[in-house]
Amino acid sequence: MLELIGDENMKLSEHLTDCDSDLRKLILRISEVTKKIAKGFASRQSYSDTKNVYGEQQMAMDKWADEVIIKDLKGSGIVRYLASEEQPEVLEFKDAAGNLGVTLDPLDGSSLIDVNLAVGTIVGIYRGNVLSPGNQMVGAMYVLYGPLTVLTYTVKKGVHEFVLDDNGEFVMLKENIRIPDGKIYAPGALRKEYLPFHTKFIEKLEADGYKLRFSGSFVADVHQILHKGGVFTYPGFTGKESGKLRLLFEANPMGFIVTQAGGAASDGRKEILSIRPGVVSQRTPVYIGGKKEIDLIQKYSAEACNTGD
Ligand code: FDP
Repeated sequence: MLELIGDENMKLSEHLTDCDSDLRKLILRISEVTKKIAKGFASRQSYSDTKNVYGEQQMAMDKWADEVIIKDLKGSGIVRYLASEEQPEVLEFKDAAGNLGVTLDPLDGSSLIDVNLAVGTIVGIYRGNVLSPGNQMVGAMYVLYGPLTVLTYTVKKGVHEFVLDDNGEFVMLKENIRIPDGKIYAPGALRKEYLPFHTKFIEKLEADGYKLRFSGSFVADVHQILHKGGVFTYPGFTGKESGKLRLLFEANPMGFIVTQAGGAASDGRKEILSIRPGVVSQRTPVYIGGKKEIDLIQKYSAEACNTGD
């Protein structure tokens, strides 16, 4: 049973009254379009660029979600720049009256769609250029499609969570989420390819009794850490020191949300949100979680730097 903390009758639209009108409009539009995506799983789950019985090409769920969201945001008139993980370049909608910049991971964790594990849509929101450090974000949100569809957002006034109810309405689940102290670690990458300071970090967590919980869906794994505490990590590793995850689409928005909830986000050496991206597809090692865990990895990596390890 999910614990309701906050006014369970409050709708997302009512909660967004104390924020700039373009941000409100954007978050509400994304909430509407993700309802469509949540419904799309039943009919599209197994599609992966195959032909249907009529010989028509069927799009994979992640590509379909990308198309649906881009089409909607293009029509919104408030979004000028849109960078999507599924697109090679930043899109510019020159007719837009507004100037919002959006980063979009339409369906994070998409390799888990066919086994029905939780996946999600991740959005970062900027004023103007999206090729900016994450600390320039004015808001961020994600929608997690699990047994329930939940939407978490921040516009730098706390982190709030809503659940899609039986009437098709996002209603409040939890207001002002703060990351608790917790003992969960979600470690990505292959252990045999860990860098020495990362191995030391993981071994310390294990010695301290942290429990391993890694689903393979970044958005779901960070969602769990936000609620239960601990740390998510997808580190740099031997042969790929920049790691796997994308700075713009994954690390920044989720790092921003967890930071707004009292946690922290690091590439192992410095705050993720301070990194100025060079290219849209930039990758970064990722550590997101409680301040205590993030301080620890930064301490170990600084020591490794000093000793040349
Ligand atoms: P996916 O490839 O299924 O889209 O960056 C995408 C991501 O999933 C993350 O959601 C997840 O944390 C990571 O990749 C999982 O990678 P591994 O398969 O290497 O564990």
